[in-house]
Amino acid sequence: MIKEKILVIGACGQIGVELTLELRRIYGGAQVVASDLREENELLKGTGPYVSLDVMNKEMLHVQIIRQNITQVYLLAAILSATGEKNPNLAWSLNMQSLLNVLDIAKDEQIKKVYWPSSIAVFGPTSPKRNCPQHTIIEPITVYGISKYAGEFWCNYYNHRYGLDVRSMRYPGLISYKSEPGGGTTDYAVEIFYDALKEKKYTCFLKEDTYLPMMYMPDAIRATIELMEADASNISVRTSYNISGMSFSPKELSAEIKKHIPEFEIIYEPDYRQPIAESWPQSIDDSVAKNDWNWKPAFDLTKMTTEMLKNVK
Ligand code: NAD
Ligand code: AKB
Repeated sequence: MIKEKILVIGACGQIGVELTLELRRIYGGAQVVASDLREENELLKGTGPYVSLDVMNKEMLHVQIIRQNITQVYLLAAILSATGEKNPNLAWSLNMQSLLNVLDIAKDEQIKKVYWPSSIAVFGPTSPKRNCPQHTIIEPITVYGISKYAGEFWCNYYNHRYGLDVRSMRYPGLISYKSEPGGGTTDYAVEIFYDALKEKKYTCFLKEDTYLPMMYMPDAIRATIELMEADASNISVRTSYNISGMSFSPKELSAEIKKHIPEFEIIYEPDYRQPIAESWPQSIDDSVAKNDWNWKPAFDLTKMTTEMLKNVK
């Protein structure tokens, strides 16, 4: 049996660091090649091979995939919602071309599986706000959301047309302490913990009652690996699965933090990210993921807050 050899592209980002470490724990350090434009992340050093790679350079990507005998690719490089609105052309170009490069090479090189995350950002103001279903009206208003929605259909196309086993899920806002978030609208839910511990005060860029779907990173990593390890016959969605962890507002999160740090204060100064947040659903119906590959989150707001306050340095 051929051993799996995995390439993680964008391995130094918020998800990439933790996903690479977990894949290395499962498959062995040498079997997981981390790659990024940035310098190798400190937490990855000494845990397995690292290559400097620009996913936009299709030839170099192709060479690496052949040279390293890659059998699976996890593509995490992207520009997120808030940064994307500052440079829409760049966001569209990176988010689309990186995916097309990977899908095209994967099809030609008989890559066994590709993972590419989508986002709750595919949904827009006309999508249902509560328990937003898997199949519904999808009219995104950000360039990031448009690129994710188009990307979902490219994944579906490569699966149907070429039989490529490409899998995807729509992550909610991810909360973690090992690596920093990379320019999203949900980043407040990470920043707040650093400021709460250091300053006992946080200025939030969203209004107090802005509910958004969120997930603690260990749940997101486990979901990703469970989806990738599921039997192909159980995967009924080849665009991207809805997946849910918890939903809360800045006011609810700050109340939870106050249980640990009573003097903590939050003030609200909504900025250009408020309309983006308001265009997204408040909660997500992930019954299709639950049914197809037994998805079940482990962390709620209380448990996640306790863990974050214990671990944030
Ligand atoms: P991030 O911005 O933290 O990390 C992305 C990484 O990609 C960075 O390390 C960056 O250096 C790298 N990168 C950028 N351009 C590159 C290029 N040309 N070649 C190679 N590497 C390049 O992002 P993240 O939060 O880890 O997100 C990973 C994926 O998950 C993205 O597709 C994102 O849209 C999706 N996602 C993230 C969240 C979240 O809350 N973090 C939620 C939904 C979806
Ligand atoms: C963002 O806020 O852009 C990301 C996401 C939900 O995709 N965290």
